[in-house]
Amino acid sequence: MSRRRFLKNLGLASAGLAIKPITTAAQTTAKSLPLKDSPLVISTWIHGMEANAGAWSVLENGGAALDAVQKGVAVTESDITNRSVGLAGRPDRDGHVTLDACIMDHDSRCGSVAFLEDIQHPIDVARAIMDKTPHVMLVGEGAQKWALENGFSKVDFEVPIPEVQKDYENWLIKSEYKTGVNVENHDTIGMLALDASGRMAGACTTSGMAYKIRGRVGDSPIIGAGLFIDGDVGGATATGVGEAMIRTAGASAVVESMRRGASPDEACYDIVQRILKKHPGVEGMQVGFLAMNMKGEYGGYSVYNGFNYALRSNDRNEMVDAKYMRTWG
Ligand code: SD4
Repeated sequence: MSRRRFLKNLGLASAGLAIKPITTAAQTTAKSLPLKDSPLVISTWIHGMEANAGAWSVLENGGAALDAVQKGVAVTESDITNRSVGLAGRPDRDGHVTLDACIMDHDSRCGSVAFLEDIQHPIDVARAIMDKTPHVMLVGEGAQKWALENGFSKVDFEVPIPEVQKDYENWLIKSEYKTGVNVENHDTIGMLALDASGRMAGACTTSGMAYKIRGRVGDSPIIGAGLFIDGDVGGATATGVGEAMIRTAGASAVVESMRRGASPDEACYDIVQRILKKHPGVEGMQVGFLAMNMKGEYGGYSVYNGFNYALRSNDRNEMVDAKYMRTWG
């Protein structure tokens, strides 16, 4: 760009003319709770109901959104019936369960851990990395070593748990890797919370895509892909095929759309549309986003039907169906 053009654009921007709000999503509507009704927490999928209850126990007592999301998603990490979060998740194709998680607050403080093995609560490790190190992200062996030196311990049960090991052995017979909409492949928990003091935080944790290549890391621990929070704007989190979120910096893109005036629903719709444009011909690739702005407006959008999220506020405790672009099956 020439210097003259740059200066011209700068002039327009400062006159408030260069940056136009995004208004592409005719079929979306913003839902909001009046801020007097905060705190508020939303999280992906049905297991979000229990996770929200964990978060709520912090929020209803005037606690911080950051503590709430950590406590909330840890509930799902402990759930041994959940096959895509925590150590009861499905393994990679070599038979190892590897966990990814991150956490972020309104001040852009964040922590992240990826490719972590044998530690029950990756979200607690992510929070500890944020609180105790000068870094944002630790991975694999180094992350485990640091965690063990900082108060965490390895679980004393066999991973994968026997039920998962059996499924894995069945899977090995054909060894087919599919990234379809099938729920058996993904159900990550992503959570966004606004506390009574108007602070926002988010957390995301997963065992990642079932039967992934050993060493693969998805979007969930990547700040800006699976989770992003900006205290001036709001936050977003994602679920589904993580490669698509990484390619588009998905959660960050949602927050940037909201910064330019889009509602949470519109912002999620925009990124889902962009992802579809960038992945032509990919049948069955499910991706879902949740977003919330600092006013307590929230929304969600997915490629295919079936994505829903749990909402908890002072007077609501329920599942909400996200809007979607395509119908599967
Ligand atoms: C991943 N995004 O590892 C995660 C999987 C997921 O719902 O979200 N499942 O790609």
